[in-house]
Amino acid sequence: MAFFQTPPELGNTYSGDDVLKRYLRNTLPPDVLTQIEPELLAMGELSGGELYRDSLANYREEPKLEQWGPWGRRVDQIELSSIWKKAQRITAEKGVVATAYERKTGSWSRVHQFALVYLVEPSWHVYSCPLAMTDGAAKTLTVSKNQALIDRALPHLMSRDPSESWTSGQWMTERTGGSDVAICETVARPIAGESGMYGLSGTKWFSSATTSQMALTLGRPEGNPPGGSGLALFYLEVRNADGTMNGIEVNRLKDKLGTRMVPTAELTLENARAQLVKGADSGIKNITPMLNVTRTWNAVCAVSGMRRGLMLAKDYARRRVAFGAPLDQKPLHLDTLATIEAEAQGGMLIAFRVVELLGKEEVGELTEQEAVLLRILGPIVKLITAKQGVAVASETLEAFGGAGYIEDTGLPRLLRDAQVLPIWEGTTNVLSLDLLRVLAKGGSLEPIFREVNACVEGADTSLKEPAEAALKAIEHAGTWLMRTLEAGGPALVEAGARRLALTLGRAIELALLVREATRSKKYGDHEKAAAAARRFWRSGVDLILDENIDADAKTLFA
Ligand code: UCC
Repeated sequence: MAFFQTPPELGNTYSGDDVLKRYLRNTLPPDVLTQIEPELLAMGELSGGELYRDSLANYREEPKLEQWGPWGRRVDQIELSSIWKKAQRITAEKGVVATAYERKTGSWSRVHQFALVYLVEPSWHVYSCPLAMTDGAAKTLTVSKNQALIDRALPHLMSRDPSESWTSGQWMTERTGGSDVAICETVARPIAGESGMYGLSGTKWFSSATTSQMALTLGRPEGNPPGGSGLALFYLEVRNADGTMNGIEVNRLKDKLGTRMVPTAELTLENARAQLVKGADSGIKNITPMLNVTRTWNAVCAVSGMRRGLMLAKDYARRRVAFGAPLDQKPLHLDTLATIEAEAQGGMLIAFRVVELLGKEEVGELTEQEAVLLRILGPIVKLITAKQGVAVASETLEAFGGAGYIEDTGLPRLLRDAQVLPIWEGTTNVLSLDLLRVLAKGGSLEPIFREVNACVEGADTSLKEPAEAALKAIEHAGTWLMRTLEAGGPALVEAGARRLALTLGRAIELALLVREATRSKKYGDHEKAAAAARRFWRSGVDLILDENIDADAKTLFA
C-alpha cells in the first residue's frame, strides 16, 4: 500500500484558539464577551471552513487589469479574484469596519472588531489591506472634523450593506520613495471658483487596492514650501459620477513577492479632482491618524498569520508519522513549535494591548499617561509583530518539510504574505526612528516602565525571573539611551534604534505573558500561559549592545 501524507485540517478558528479565548476571557467584562461571542464563533466557522477551502482551491487567482475597452476607450477596469469579491460582501455584512464605529460595545469595540479580523485574515488572501485603509480613512476623516467629507464618505466606509459599502485607498508612496514621504512630487493646482478643490497631477507608485471608491492622498499646493509641512492631505473619489476615471490612469499592476490578490498599482494622476481634508498644509501630520490605524491592522494581521501557521503545524504534527511516531511525540519538533508558540502569544498580547488603548482613546477614556503609552507603542507593536510574523512563518513552513514549500498546500503563501508586514506601513528602521522621534519630543520610557511594572505585579514565584528580566531590559534601555546620547550623540542612538525598539517590544510582550499567567490563575489554566512566558524569556529579551559597534558597521559596509 503506497503512503500518502495526511494534510492538516483547520476547524473553527475561534473554537480552536485557546490563546485568543483565554485573552478575551481575562480582558473583557463577561457581558461583553457573551454579547460578541456568537459573532466570533460565526466568523471562526467561516474562516476555518468555507473561506479556508476557497483560499486553497483558488490560490492561483490574481487581479487582472483591463486598460482598454472594446471600442478603444481607456477603461482601467480591475477584475478581482473570487475570494476578494466574496470578502467584500462578508466584510460589509459582518461589519468588520463598522464594528469600530458603531461602538456597540463602547471602549471594547476595537477589541471586538480586531478579534474578527484576527480570526479571518489568513483565509481571505490579505483582503485586510483595503479594510485597514478604509478604517484608517474613516478615522482620519472623523478626527479632521471636515463635516462635509464625513457626511459624504463615512456612511459608505462603515456601511453594512454590500451595495453601499466603500473601501478607501491610501496613496502616499511615489517614485521618490515610500519612507521619505515629504519629497512627494504631486502638484496640487486650485480649481478656479471651487473653494478647497484642487487638480492633482503626479505619479502614485504603490497604490494598494486600487479598486477602492475613494482615496486619501498627499499633494503639494502650488507655492507651498518643500518638505512635509508643505504637503496637504486630499480626499478624492476614484471615478466620476458617470463611471469614468477621475483624471487617474492605472499604468500597471505590481508583480509582487506576496499579497498576490491585492491589486497594487502604479497610477498617473492628471488633474484628478480632489478636496482638501484639513487645511492646505501639514499633510503628513494630518494623515498620521491613518498610519496609526493601519499599523495596528498590520500588527493584528501579523499575529493572525502566526496563529494560522501554528494551528496548521500542530494539527499536522498530530497526524504525520515519521521515524516510527507522530511528530507530536518527537521532543525536538515539540521544542521547535514551543518556541514559535511563545513568540505568537507574546505578539498577540502586545497587539491587542494596543487595540485596547485605541478603543479607549476613541471613546475619550484614555488617561494622559495612556495616550503617551499608545503613541510609544504604535511603532513598537508594528515593527516587532511584523518581524515575529516573518520568523514564525518561516519556521512553520519548515515544520511541514517539503510540503511547506509546495504552492498548492497553501503554506508558502503564509511566508510570502508575512514578508510584506515589515515593509509596508513603515519599515522596521523607519518605525525605530519614529520611536526616537517620540522620545526626543519629551517622551520618556516611564510609561513603558509603568506598564511593565503593572503587568508583573503579583506574578507567581515560578515567573519571578522572567518578570525581573522584563523590568531589567527596560532599565537597561533607559541607561543605554542616556549614556549613548551623552557619549556619542544622536547618530549613535540612531544606529542602535532598532535594537532599542525590539528590546522594548520584547520586554512588554514578556510582561504581558506574565500578566496573562497571573490573570489566568483563578481559572486554573495559568500553566499554559506561564510556560509561554518562560519559553519567551529563554529566547532572549534584551538585545541592546553597550559597546559602540558603530565603527564595525562602517568597516563591514566598506
Ligand atoms: O504602504 C502603504 C499602503 C499599504 C497598504 C496598507 C495595509 C495595512 C496593513 C494591512 C495588514 C494586512 S502606504 C505607505 C505607508 N507609508 C508610511 O507608512 C510612511 C513611512 N514613513 C514615515 O512614517 C515617516 O516617519 C514620516 C513620513 C511620517 C516622516 O515624515 P516627516 O515629514 O519627516 O515627519 P515629521 O516632520 O517628523 O512629522 C510630521 C508631523 C510631526 O508633528 P509636529 O509637526 O507636531 O512636530 C510628527 O510628530 O507628524 C507627526 N508624526 C506623527 N504623529 C509623525 N508620525 C506620527 C505618528 N505615527 N503618529 C502621530
